[in-house]
Amino acid sequence: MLVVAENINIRRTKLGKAMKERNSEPIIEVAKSLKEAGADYLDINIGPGTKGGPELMEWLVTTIQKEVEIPLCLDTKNIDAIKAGLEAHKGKAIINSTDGTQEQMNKLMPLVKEFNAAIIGLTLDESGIPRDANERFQIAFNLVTKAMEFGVSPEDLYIDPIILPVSGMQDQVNYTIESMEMFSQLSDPPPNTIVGLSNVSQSSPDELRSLLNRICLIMLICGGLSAAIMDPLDKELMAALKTYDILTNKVLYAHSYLD
Ligand code: THG
Repeated sequence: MLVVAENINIRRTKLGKAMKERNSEPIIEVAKSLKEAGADYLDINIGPGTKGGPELMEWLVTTIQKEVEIPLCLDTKNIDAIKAGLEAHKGKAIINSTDGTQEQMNKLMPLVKEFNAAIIGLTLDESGIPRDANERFQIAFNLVTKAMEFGVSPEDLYIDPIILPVSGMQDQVNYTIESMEMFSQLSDPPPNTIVGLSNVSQSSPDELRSLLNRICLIMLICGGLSAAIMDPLDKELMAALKTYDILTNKVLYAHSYLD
């Protein structure tokens, strides 16, 4: 399971300030600690990126990859910023994200091909966020079809069934898991899958969030999840992940397996 660190986000006060001031030090420090904690990718979230998005994304990609050897997941709605990030990026980038509308898919799939990147496809279209597993499956089908049309392998597509907060939309969590189990029937090889895990505990009290996140992660992995945008600095979350690998016999057990 691919761990994509959620932490480099313009909405976080300290890092947002560092991004605006082009102060590399706090960003590099966090990036190093995330890799050290077990991140495989770093999600670089610059929000809508309407003002100076391309310059900021290019600066972040260059600044981080100069000091830390890790690939990045470029998280913004601004397509020009995605493109600027891809041009500066070393290794295989992930584009975060396209939705299932023809307009977005037609703009972003050619970039996946051109830069040999991967892309997250949200099960979201003109009619908004789906209400059940079947609606999610339908949009996932459109995403896989469009990827193939542009010569993008399903393995370079990460379908995101969109996890919603359990506080407020309790019935949706199960639909997300159900839909994920269905995605394996979409193509051969099947597309990969990803979620923004912490969404599930948004607007729940702080003392509940880590528990909600880690149980949800294990449920999703059992349903075949390939990647999660999550917090690798949450020690108990990472311990749950390691324990899953032990109990499924993927990693050899030792009393010290958590060290
Ligand atoms: N799918 C995809 N991309 C995504 C999401 C998704 N990107 C953004 C988001 N969802 C995933 N990333 C986060 C990052 C942080 C939080 C939740 C999801 C979070 N942060 C704390 C909060 O808001 O309360 C506070 C963080 C802080 O300030 O330290 O919950 O679903 N493809």
